[in-house]
Amino acid sequence: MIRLVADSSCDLFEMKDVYFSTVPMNIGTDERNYVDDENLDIHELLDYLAHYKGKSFTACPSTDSWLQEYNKMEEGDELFVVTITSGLSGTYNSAWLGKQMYLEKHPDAKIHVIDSLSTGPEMRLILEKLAELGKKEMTFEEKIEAITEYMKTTRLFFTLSSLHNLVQNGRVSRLSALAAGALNISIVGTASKVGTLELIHKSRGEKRAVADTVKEMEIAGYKGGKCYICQVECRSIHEKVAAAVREKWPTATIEHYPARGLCSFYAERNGIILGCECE
Ligand code: X90
Repeated sequence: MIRLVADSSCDLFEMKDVYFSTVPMNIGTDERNYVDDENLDIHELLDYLAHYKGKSFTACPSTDSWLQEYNKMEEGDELFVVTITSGLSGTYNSAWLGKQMYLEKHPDAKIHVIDSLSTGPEMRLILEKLAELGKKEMTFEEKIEAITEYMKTTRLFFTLSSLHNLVQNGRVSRLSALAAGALNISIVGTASKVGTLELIHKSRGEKRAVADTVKEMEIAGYKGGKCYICQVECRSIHEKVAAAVREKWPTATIEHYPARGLCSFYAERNGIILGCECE
């Protein structure tokens, strides 16, 4: 049986017709800790952070929390683990370390840990492809090869109104973030080849931000495949991007849905993260 496990930055709780589970990230301040699981109230978290004066931060899942998932494996299972980019988080490392520990006791276990070099909706694309591969007559190695090839075709873009938490946590330099946070400016960017943030546009006004986002998708070679938009309490930008994609590529598979805790923390209110299949 194929088993899929990801950290909570994939923004999913469940998947159809496949074993799937997520391991929570943590979000906190000096006075509170939030676990990014199904009990997390995102709205309350965002309100709390908006009023909290001190520093807030996140932490990756412990090796132990990965091991708890690995320990559920049974004879003949193939486990694929998908993590947020190692360029911004220790998550891949802790998942990988868990694998080494598990293999000490179960040397023949089939576990493949994937560094998405991305997050959110691009992780979802990878997970859905893995679920598809799980239904095929393929060896474990062939599946690894196929998912590695697929990942060359997926991309991640983001359109954010604030980079405050990213800067505060050293995930993007203060200098490159200058002007972000200014009234009515959105930052359009992408996940770089090494899994870090690459800022592309400072777009003035929502209309411009939508156009710049769609333009970047086109440059990336998007032709109407899957387009997943994960959003953080957005007023309308997620719907406007979806409509613009629909208009340009009428047969596109488009979905938008709320982010879980980790992506909500970093993308912040009115932020979107978009994953798409390119050619
Ligand atoms: O280990 C941890 O504490 C988690 C750290 C995560 C850091 C950044 C998450 C960014 C999420 C922002 C837009 C998408 C950027 C993707 C770049 C690869 C959302």
